[in-house]
Amino acid sequence: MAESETIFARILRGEIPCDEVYADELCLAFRDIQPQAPVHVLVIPREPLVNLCDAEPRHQALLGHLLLVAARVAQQEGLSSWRTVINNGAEAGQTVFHLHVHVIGGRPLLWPPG
Ligand code: DGP
Repeated sequence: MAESETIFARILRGEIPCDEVYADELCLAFRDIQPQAPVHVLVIPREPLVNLCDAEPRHQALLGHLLLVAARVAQQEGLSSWRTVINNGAEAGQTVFHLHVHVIGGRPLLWPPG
């Protein structure tokens, strides 16, 4: 499937609604439709990167921005502890092939993950 056809590309184009919690010129953050914790937000770049394997040196500032936004969102949600996850590839659990940072919190989180 072409990246332009992912569900997140459609959300970015406004074709599918989302529960937005933050947006700027580089990224969008919205609540996960299948939350794994009381707070579960996805931070996605507007640029259509598939995952971290797709990232190049020119994306350094964008990747840092995504993490700063993840922290901003977590604080906005009132979290003092949270987890960020980037599933990179199908065997790691990636199901939507548009880069996204999960921000998960609001309950105790176990380690290691499954
Ligand atoms: P991953 O498994 O890392 O690729 O995470 C994809 C996440 O995307 C998964 O937790 C469910 C979420 N998701 C899938 N479709 C939609 C959607 O249409 N809207 C929202 N808000 N989240 C979605």
